[in-house]
Amino acid sequence: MATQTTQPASFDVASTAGVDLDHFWMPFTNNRYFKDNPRLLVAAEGMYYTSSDGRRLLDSTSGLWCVNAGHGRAAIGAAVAEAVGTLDFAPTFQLGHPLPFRLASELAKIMPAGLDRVFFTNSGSESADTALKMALAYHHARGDQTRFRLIGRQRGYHGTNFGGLSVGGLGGNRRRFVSQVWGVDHLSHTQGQAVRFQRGLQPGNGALADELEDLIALHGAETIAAVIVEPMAGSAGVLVPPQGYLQRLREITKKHGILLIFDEVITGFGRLGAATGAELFGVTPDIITLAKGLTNATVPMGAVVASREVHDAIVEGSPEGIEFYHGYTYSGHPVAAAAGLATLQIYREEGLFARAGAMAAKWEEAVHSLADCPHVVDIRNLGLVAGIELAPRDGTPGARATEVFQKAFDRGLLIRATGDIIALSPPLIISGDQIDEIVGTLRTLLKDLA
Ligand code: PXG
Ligand code: PLP
Repeated sequence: MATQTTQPASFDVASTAGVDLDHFWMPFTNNRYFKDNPRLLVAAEGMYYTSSDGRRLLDSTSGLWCVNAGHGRAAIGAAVAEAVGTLDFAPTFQLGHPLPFRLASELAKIMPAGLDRVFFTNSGSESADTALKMALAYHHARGDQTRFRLIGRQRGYHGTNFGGLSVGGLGGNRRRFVSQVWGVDHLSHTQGQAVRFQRGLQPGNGALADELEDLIALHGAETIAAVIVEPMAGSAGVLVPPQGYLQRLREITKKHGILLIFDEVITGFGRLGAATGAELFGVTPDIITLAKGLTNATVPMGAVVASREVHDAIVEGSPEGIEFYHGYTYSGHPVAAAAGLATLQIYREEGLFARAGAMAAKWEEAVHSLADCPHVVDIRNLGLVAGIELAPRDGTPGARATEVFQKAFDRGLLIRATGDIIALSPPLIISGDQIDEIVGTLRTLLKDLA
């Protein structure tokens, strides 16, 4: 039996007194290592975290690609407090409340024209699975019931639920889980071997996307429901597509009646200097998935935005009754929706998407200045994102970037290491001096790295 403890009056967020590390099984973490070498963050404001040992850390990763407007935004906190105090929870199954309707309308305003029907989830993983099910339901409602195949891409990341895992293309995430969605296939990833230190988009003419024609020839278009890709692959270590690639995917999917899903969980909300990757690239998919920056990560929330056509086919094309047998207890949660409304207002009032676009040239210049540092084998960038790829140490892949992560932390810089790639994605409020600080710290660390 658990020992009886007295609940503190406040949860003392910033104190580590009495914290026992045993019980929390941490996600995507080397638990054994962490629990021997814990690093705890206890507060955050603006561009900075504070660690439990009092260190100030410049956040060059927006938490996990999600705190796009910077930390501790008072307006979001106030909206959350108002929602908690007024309507802590209300069901959205067969009932409603105003907030998710309002948030859906606001969201529709910044999505590409024609995408204006919004389904709410609680995370990017749920958004990916929801989008895939929507694609299947769309074809089913139109009587196209042989279209069951889902096409993803190697090195793609669409979260960790079974649908997203199946279309995802990161081997480490998949291999231990044998039972996956059946009939899935994958396009090649977009990182050309010969392309190094490319600024922005890779050169190209879209021909890489013609591979989809090969998969169509193999499986038959009449069996394929949807293609899902990230406009720019984030988790795999920042893979920037070649010019013309997404346009070509759009042409081929349209020609064959296949839905195109853009997973914009990372690329949404200004990360690339526009509201969406779709807007940046001028390519409109049928469905967009969102999460992370939707609430500035203050409260978990995701969304799937469907075209009017996808929505109407399902909603008008289904028999009387529930049209889409799908949803989550917390779809459109009032507290999350309040956070989302306040967040969109900040993005709009501060012009943060345009700000990110305006800072992108300085960012590109700064990160590419690391090209001559030891161990650096490639640097890629788009919007306010960069991937700095290091040569792996013999026999211990990932060790070099992990060491940079640890040493950066000790020097007051939070970065993200994925394999041997350092991924940077700072809040969109970052200043020029802070960009210089990130790059300066990395340069110092790389110079002395074994
Ligand atoms: N799709 C994409 C494109 C993502 O990047 C998800 C779906 C899943 O979202 P949730 O909210 O279920 O985690 C993601 C998430 C990293 C990193 O360091 C990336 C993500 C999450 C955590 C870490 O690359 N992406
Ligand atoms: N498992 C059980 C036993 C449930 O009753 C429910 C929801 O009612 C779920 C899972 C799904 O939870 P959620 O709606 O939060 O995704």
